[in-house]
Amino acid sequence: MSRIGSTIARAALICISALVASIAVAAPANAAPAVEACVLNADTGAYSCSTTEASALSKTTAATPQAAAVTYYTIGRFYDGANYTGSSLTIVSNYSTGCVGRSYHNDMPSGWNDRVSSWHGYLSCHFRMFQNIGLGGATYGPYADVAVMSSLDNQASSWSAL
Ligand SMILES: [Ca+2]
Repeated sequence: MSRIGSTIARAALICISALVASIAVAAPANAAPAVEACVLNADTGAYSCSTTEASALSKTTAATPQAAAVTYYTIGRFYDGANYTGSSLTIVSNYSTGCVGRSYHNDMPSGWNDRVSSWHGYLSCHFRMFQNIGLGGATYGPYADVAVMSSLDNQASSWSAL
């Protein structure tokens, strides 16, 4: 092999090595984050997360002796992503009437501070987001459904439903 050919070959090898190294470093960062399903019982404060909503719900009710006899009603579902995507936080109630004649409020549970980006409300529930815990600071809502938050996106620390 000529001296020039050898130099080119060595340069190519260095480039390939650098490329392989950059792929190896980039791979973990490109891996999709795990999507989690969390459930918060607005009446009891029980909260749990799992890979599926059904599994999270069963974990929140496991400590309740009469769990098998109790039916839970979904009053809202918050999402990490806009347009109802990504990890979810489902709010359940013990009452089939949801927000008819009843209101709820709570601080965001562990892992959900400054995270909500969209939500659906059910059973007549309209949700309002608050910038601070304890229903403090700036507010957004109440709205039944929000696909894209025009303010307080990734900033809500507590919520109310009415
Ligand atoms: Ca978010």
